[in-house]
Amino acid sequence: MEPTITAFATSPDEGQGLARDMRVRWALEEVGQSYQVRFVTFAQMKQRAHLALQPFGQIPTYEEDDLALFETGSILLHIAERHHGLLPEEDNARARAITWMFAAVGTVEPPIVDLEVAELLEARESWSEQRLPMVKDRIRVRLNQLSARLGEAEWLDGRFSAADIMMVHVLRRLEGSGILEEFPRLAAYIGRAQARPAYQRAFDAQLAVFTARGQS
Ligand code: GTB
Repeated sequence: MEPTITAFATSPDEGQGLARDMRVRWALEEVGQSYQVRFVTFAQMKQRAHLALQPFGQIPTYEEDDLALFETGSILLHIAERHHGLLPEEDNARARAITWMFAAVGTVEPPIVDLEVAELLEARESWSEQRLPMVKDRIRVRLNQLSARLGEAEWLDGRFSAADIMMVHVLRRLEGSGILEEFPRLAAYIGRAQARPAYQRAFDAQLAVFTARGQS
């Protein structure tokens, strides 16, 4: 049976693919698995039916037969385990790719989310202006390290994998901040990923929802 994922009924980013359902859509497109999308409002996300699927009242979720998952890392791992192409077959290479999936959400994403919190929720605080440069510098430290490790390589570890989906989507959250432009290797890495037909199909699919609802 086709899996069903959930996504925002109203896209806060105006269809730019920054919400995390984009990771799941992209992974499904990479492996050629068609899927259904159930759109949920912010109110519905906090109601019992959705909380049964996602205890924190968030999107995305993933339902397939009698399996229901949440957390994009877990969902991508599941997709990659059920299909060929998103994780290497060789055991050690596979373990390294999974390590990079964790690195994306566990090490690179937290300071980036912190910047969003600082800019969106803390902007009116008296200390906000003093804190912001420190938050940005913590991101720069991580991006410097990531850029050094990536070097001239095309992808994080050998062939394109689920780890690149996670990392590229995490990095995209910095769009508009001006920080990505300081790291040309990472900007080029994101550009390579965005040129993939599967990325474009996923992006277009979520943008079409925004456009169809006359939100543009
Ligand atoms: N760790 C979870 C996972 O990886 O699945 C995190 C899921 C999560 O944060 N979901 C967000 C959500 O449902 C949407 S992606 N938030 C609503 C809530 O918590 O009440 C975060 C997001 C939202 C919007 C934009 N945007 O508009 O640019 C970008 C990213």
